[in-house]
Amino acid sequence: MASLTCAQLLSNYPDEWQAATVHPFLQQCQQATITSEQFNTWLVQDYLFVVEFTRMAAQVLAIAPPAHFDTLLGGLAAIKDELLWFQAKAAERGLVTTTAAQPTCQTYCQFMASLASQPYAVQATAFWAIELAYNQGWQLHSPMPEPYTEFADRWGNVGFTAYVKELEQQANSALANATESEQKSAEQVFLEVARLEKDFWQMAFAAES
Ligand code: MP5
Repeated sequence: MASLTCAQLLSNYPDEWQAATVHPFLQQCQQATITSEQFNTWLVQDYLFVVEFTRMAAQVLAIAPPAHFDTLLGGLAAIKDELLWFQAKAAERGLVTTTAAQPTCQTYCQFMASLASQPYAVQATAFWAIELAYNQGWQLHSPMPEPYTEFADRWGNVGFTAYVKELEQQANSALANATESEQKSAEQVFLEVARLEKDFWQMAFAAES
């Protein structure tokens, strides 16, 4: 059997991936009709998400082949800046980042932690899918008006796209060496990421004003 690739996952599940990357939350940011309650909910919950995504990045690095370190360490360096940026954005809006994670955010964070027991090919596929979801989601709704411009640019910029391409190549090389059952697991985690991304947008969109 030919090995699974990231491109195949995207072409096998177009509807699931579309639901993960096209959402009224992003559309209303682009139209500047999102409410501050909705946007602020996303901002705080996404900060809490990125804290746990940082742990996942460390987890992936811990089992990656040395040839993959450079890209992953670049990603971790970007996350270092991003955590500070999230805190600054929250402070500008007078938001507290020590609030509790909502159930949808908690579920996503638990999923990422659970990947620790998975083989590298599965974790590399999940890591790529999570980064691609934000790269495409924000890019598909770009450009955004102020004050959302910098948010769309953060994940939609060409440098981030190039980083996600490198993650795709690394996931593909891991999948090429994976067993059939590992490839099946990679397919399952891809679908899980798609579902969790859609739910995350919906959680913020549903925030009460
Ligand atoms: C990302 C994110 C991208 N910030 N939030 C969700 C729900 N999915 C993906 O991760 P990063 O570390 O911001 O690039």
